[in-house]
Amino acid sequence: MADNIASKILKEHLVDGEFKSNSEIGLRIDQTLTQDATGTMAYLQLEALGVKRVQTELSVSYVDHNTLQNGFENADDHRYLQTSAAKFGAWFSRPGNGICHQVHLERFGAPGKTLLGADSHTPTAGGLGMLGIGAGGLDVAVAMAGGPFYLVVPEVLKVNLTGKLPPWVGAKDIILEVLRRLSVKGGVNKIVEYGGPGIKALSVPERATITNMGAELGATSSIFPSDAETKKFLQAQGREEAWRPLEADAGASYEHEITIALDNLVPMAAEPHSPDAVRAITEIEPLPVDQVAVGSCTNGSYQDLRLLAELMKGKSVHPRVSLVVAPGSRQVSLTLAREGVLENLLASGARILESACGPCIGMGQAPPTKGVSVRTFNRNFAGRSGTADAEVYLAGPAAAAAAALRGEITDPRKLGDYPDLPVPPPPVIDDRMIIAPPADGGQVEIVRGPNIKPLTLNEPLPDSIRVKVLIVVEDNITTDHIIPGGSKVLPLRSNIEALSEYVFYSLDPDFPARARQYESGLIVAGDNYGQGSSREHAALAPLFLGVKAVLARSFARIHRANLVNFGILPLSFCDPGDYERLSAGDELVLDNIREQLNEDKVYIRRGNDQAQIAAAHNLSTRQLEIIKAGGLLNYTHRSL
Ligand code: MIC
Ligand code: SF4
Repeated sequence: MADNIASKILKEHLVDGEFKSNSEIGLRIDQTLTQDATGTMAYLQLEALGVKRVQTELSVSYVDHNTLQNGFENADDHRYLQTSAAKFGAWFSRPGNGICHQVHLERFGAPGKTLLGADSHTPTAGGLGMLGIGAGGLDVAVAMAGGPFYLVVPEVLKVNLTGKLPPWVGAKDIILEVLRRLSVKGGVNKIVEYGGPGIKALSVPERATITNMGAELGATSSIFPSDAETKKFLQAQGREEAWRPLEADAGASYEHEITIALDNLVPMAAEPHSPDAVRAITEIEPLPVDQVAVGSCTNGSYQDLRLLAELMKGKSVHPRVSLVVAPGSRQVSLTLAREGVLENLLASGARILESACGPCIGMGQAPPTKGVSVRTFNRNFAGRSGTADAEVYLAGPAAAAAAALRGEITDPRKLGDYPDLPVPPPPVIDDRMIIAPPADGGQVEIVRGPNIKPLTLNEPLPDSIRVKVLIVVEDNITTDHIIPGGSKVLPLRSNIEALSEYVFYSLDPDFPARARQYESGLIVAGDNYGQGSSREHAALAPLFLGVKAVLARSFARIHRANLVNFGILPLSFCDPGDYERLSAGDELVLDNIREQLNEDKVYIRRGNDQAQIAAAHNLSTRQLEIIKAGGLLNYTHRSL
């Protein structure tokens, strides 16, 4: 049978279930990554699983999110993670070494392998022909312990690229075009596979920009073939042995297909506050800009910053604008420095930050009140920048440079001729900030500061549940809405009690108090509930406040899996119109729920008027057992 790339990798890694549509399968995971904001919880869970050493081919623990350290919490987490990595046999990428996805692409990624990461942008590795999937920390802990990763066989959507990109149009514009066409829920339960004659000219970092933002489509993963470009990239990284060719068989079929003629693309940007609100920059300009931020796991490569530096060379940042640059990795920073390119950026007035997530997750560099910020990042959700009323536009590095120079959103084609850039030089390879695990971690003491709190566990599902509707929220609610990022809240990731004070902070600051008062609650939501990040804290913190179920029109993949992992029932309206009938404060009863779950549909009774609402659970047999046990940790212990 002619296979596409995604199916080839899935089939090679199949360890449980049958490979057919709608079937739940278990995959062998070759590599895992965690970062500090999700990693503390993942390593606490790994400890709770009672495992002595990671069972994967390779696991890496990165520190890249919580690097502001404006209190003891971040540094406590770093120490905990470094000692845990040593104890359990994982590699440790020290703070300052770079953003997990960029570093993983450079130093560890390998075509044809599977990578499970406790971060939604793990599919960045698809730029190398690797199947990267984002998941909650607990799923990653189970994979580190050698367990399979379960998912429903995704459909595969082919994006056929034809022609050649015009000058001033880049990889970011390709993925913005995909988002414009498919929307932030267009990729749910799909793997996006890129092919066609247009991919040949795209370098691995450009491909990685595209696969990275597949997360914004809600896609399970995104992937490119592994070809001569991939080999060239791995050779430059001194890792040619990791290369293997990988392409779709001739005549491979796809459930969906779209074609993008690259010649027709123009510079684009996503307008506030959604990555799919995409328009041509000519339709947005001129708009005064206060801040330009370049970097992140989307556009933090050497090529991205080299282009910015070339455009800023000999010029100054516009007086209205603050230009901040966070290179994606220490390798990128070192190469920029060696090539003398960093000097152009510094001389232009750019503010150079360490290689980390930084402004992308509101860790510093918040824009001014009502400020307009042009960012080469991947998410522009309201408030994510750290300023509630800031207006964030997402664009590529050329558009960022144009905004920084002109002080307003400007089509970069107005900057004149596209610069003739030299072929990228070999990168600086220096892995001294990556610590290999000792051969035997048995003697290593894990260091826990006061910010590392014990795990929250759920109870087995009771026979009946009586809850109050705590909140009714609209479509496309992000995990940033459920539990925000930023310098105030991110340091609390290993302290669920403290973190729970911020649930729905931007939508309804009284939510935690009300939830505590009701003790047992349910969230009503629209479509694509929980889109965005992989943070399982968006399930754990509501659980801590007594949330027992979420009743939505539909869910984002990772968040739904996280709800199941912590024993929170994810229910979908059978009749989407029922959403309108529910209000905050309604009392709902799920009678005999353990038994009801044996059928596809469950019935919810409203206490006030005995009205009935039908809901589907769409849980696999395995997930049903997890829900009944009160979550994956309880379930795994039981099955051990
Ligand atoms: C994000 O970009 O939102 C994050 C912060 O990287 C998250 C992970 C987290 O919340 O820790 C993600 O994308 O999964
Ligand atoms: Fe970090 Fe931003 Fe990438 Fe998330 S999206 S991993 S916060 S750089």
